[in-house]
Amino acid sequence: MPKASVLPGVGQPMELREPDLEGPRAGELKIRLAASGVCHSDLSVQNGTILVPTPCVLGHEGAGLVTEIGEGVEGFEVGDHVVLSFVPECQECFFCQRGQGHLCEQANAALASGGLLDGTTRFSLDGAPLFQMSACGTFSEETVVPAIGAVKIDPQMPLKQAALIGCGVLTGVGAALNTAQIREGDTVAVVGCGGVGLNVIQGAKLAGASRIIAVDKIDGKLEMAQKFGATDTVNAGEIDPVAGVMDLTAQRGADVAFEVIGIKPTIEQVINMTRRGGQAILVGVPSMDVMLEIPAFLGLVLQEKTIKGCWYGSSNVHDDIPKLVSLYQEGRLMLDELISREITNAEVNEAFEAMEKGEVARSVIVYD
Ligand code: PAD
Ligand code: ZN
Repeated sequence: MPKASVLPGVGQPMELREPDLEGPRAGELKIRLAASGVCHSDLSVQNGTILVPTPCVLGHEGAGLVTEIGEGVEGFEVGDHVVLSFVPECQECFFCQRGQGHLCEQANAALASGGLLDGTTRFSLDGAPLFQMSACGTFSEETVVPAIGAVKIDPQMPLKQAALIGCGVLTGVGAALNTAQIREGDTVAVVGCGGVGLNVIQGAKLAGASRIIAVDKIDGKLEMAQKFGATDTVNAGEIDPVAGVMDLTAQRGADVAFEVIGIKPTIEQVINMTRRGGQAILVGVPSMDVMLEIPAFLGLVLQEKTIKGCWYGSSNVHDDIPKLVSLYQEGRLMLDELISREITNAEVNEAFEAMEKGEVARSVIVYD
């Protein structure tokens, strides 16, 4: 029985439990986790911003080893090192066939159900189903996942760093490279410099952006942003961030602006700091009741702005995860610097608190 950090219900603290874990069914893999990042989306499930059935094993940013292989699974061996994808990508459906694996039809059902591809979970607690976030559940020493949600990586890659690729890095770097397709020389603004935003910044740098304006309300985050490639900073606690970005761009606005927090005021700021003809990319996950109202002519038609959602960095996990591993190994992707704290999965409540206070880029659970 693995030790797992369980969310008993919305608004409740996480509890360390020892649930039962069934073996992998057909098409599934059992994984022994080596590490899991703690992402704001986990906190958003706990506080009810993101709706997932409870009780639930949270965690969706993990890496580990394959320990058991379900019937019919090809291409994996016991001992393989994998990064888990919170969007299992089947490579066969309408979206996967069109290079949009992040919108995979099979994944949607799993995300909403709190289970695996057939909607059922492999965890149980006192005989009752215990759900697993995003077909993952990486706040547990062990889990069972769909094989299409595991991506084999080079065994030389350290698993602690690899875990971060599973959500924050893939989403952030992917937002810059895939969703926005930043062009060389672009001026980019990034609002929210946490675990995901810092990766948008390093993605923008990789894409060749000439100016990267980091916006956050915490000085420590802005300092970190500079290490990841920001050329300018705006403290949103001190000045109006839209005016700040306008002043830095000859009052034109950014070619591409990213919202990486998930709240209405900053989404509106990002749309307003995007130049005519530019792109506003919405990465942060807002609560379901957030609605946007935009003047259709003056705000969109005349401005010719693109407002684009970003799901999982528009990534094809089967190609992009190994690419990010290579970038790290070549010294072109910063992962070590994202790990602010190493914790156990008994300390997720403290990690949530540290995240809310803006003390960390990422807390990372390291398993024995
Ligand atoms: P985080 O808590 O590490 O970072 C958020 C940052 O925003 C912090 O640095 C805060 O200081 C800063 N911030 C908060 N409020 C303001 C404000 N009003 N003005 C300026 N800065 C502010 O979170 P994270 O980076 O882990 O996640 C960010 C969002 O991205 C969150 O909504 C998460 O759910 C979402 C996400 N989306 C996807 C996707 O596929 N779209 C994937 C992963 C995470
Ligand atoms: Zn995440």
